[in-house]
Amino acid sequence: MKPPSTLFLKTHIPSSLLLLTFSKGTRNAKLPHNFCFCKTIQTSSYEEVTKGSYVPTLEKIKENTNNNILEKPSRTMESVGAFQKLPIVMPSVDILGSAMKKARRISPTQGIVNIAKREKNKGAKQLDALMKELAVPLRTYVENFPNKTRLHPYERSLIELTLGDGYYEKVLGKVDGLRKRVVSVGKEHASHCAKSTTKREAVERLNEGLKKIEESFGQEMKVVDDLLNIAKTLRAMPVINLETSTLCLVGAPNVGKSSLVHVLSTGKPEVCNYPFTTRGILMGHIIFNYQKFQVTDTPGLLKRHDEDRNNLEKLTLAVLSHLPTAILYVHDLSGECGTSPSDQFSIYKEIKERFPAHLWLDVVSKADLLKTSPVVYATEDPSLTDHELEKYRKSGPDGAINVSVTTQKGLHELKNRVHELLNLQMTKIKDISNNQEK
Ligand SMILES: Nc1nc2c(ncn2[C@@H]2O[C@H](COP(=O)(O)OP(=O)(O)O)[C@@H](O)[C@H]2O)c(=O)[nH]1
Ligand SMILES: [Mg+2]
Repeated sequence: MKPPSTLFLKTHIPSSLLLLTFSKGTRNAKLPHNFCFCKTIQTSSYEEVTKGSYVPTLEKIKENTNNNILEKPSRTMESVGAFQKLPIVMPSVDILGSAMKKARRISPTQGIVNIAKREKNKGAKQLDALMKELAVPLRTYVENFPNKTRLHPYERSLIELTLGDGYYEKVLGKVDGLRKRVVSVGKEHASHCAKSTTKREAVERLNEGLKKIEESFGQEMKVVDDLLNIAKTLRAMPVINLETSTLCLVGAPNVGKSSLVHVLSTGKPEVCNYPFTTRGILMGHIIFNYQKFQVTDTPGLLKRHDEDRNNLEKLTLAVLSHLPTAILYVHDLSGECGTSPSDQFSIYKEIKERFPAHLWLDVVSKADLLKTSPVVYATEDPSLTDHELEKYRKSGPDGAINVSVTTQKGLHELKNRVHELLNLQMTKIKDISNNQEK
């Protein structure tokens, strides 16, 4: 069973609003009403995903980092797919409207002859019903939205990148606060009404109680809509199957990653939209010997410290940290991509150091543009005569395959090597899964 595709409505939202709404570190991010970000990309069936479990290999991650994206992967059996199981949240006005209607329909207990007693019985029952009709859905939401700490670390990172740190918990806390307030006001007025001595008093206390409960809900009911928007946003996130090998293309911006995803994919790759970026990220499949693998783009990495990295770079690091990916690292030494070879070399070394356990393949892209003498950017220090860098400028890392999407050079070899890599990655995933079962 696939969850229903949601309609991609991004074109209705000005891009400035998107950026404003989801910019880095946004707290209290308000998601516009009826806001669907993208066609849900299903890279696998829902069952496959929820069954899937993957415990990331323990990378030798720098202990002293306090960046939560690089936290040590946990050893517990978490799986992705939690966002697809989030409860459907009703708009607050609908909850209120329906609760008022249902409460008003409640009749007094049969057989009460005394008019005053009948009226106060009806009043207390209606107030109690209104309170419950409002509180029960709120409790269901609070209980069924997963605790962030129990989520797969990849999904946890997505929540933080999308909503800003703490927003998810804050909204859930407010919804629970609203529930408590409604219960307390409801109980107070139901009990007050039950103590009426005349019919008129009972009617007045009922009306006052209904008003007060409605007011107490109405004052804060916006948080329910905030929760509704959170659920919509998270449900629309791309889903990755953890039981299948995923090839992840990494490198600086414009080095040719997306072009290679197109070349490597069997069929047309889908565009995945993460809510914190308007840039689509490609995800495709590679079918080899009747086996289906995933291939995905990542947003480009720049040479800078983690503190300065934007959400797109953080997404790349979250994918590498938490998902069972093999890396196809793309180097552009042609001088065309906007990141100098020496900066690309620094980023490359950093990522290689950070993810030493990942299966890895290097490609030098745009081979058709490569000149005989290596490119040195004007901004670079030409006296920088690091031997390793010199070598990198000429031919990239040892063992890198030279490819060109334009002339097709090297693509045949690349595909063969990618298949080998994905098979190895599959063995790794199975080994991890077998070890967990022991
Ligand atoms: N000449 C040449 N241009 C390429 C090649 N591969 C990609 N490009 C171009 O490089 C630019 C960036 O490519 P893209 O795949 O979007 O890079 P990404 O940002 O790393 O995903 C685009 O204009 C591509 O057309 C190639 O093999 N040869
Ligand atoms: Mg791209």
